[in-house]
Amino acid sequence: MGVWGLSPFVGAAVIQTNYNSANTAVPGPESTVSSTDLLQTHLASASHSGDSGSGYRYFYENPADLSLLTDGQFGGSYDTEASVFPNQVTLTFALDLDASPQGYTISSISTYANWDEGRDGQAYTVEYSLVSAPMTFLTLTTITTFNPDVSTESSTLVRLTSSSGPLAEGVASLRFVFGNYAANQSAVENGGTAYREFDVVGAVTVPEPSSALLFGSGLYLLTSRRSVKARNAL
Ligand SMILES: [Ca+2]
Ligand SMILES: [Ca+2]
Ligand SMILES: [Ca+2]
Repeated sequence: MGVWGLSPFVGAAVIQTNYNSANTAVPGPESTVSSTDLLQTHLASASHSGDSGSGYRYFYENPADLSLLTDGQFGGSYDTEASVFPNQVTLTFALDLDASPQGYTISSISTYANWDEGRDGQAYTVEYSLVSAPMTFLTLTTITTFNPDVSTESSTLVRLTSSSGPLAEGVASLRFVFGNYAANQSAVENGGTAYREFDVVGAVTVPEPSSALLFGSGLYLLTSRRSVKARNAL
């Protein structure tokens, strides 16, 4: 059992599982990407750093269309459906806090890529923010670079889960930071990876009873103090 609001949970480790499969097949045990994950059902906004069209440094190719990462499609043609090619950029996905002010519990993160053996390698750092400080990003994990070099196996999936409980709770936003590389160098390989879908699986966060009690007692104290002040003022 983790500690609510702390991520990764105390005593838990982030588990990275890699899959790769034949060139046009969707890698992984499900053989399909999710169309019901949080980036499709509870996404408030998606944005990226770096200028589209600036090529090598930010995105190897255009368009830097982030909607292709959250459309529930793995896609076929790598020219039109292979999405973005993040190099030295940060992608930010803000979740819908109007729908869930207490944030979201993240159980797994899956990132899919496909092009050929020269653009299927994955490497990035995942950061997250909590509803208590939505603009403060903390590191969840830096994945171990996964870069198959087999011409007949060029679809890749990196899946992140926790050894115990969810990856994080009370999450407001997620960031994927690419380009831990020297300036003007390519991304993990060949200028940029052709990412196709990011699935962030989870649900709205429901505070544990102890947290709810603490929260409730805090409100009670605040209310009591106000009442005292009000009485004194009379
Ligand atoms: Ca999806
Ligand atoms: Ca897609
Ligand atoms: Ca490769």
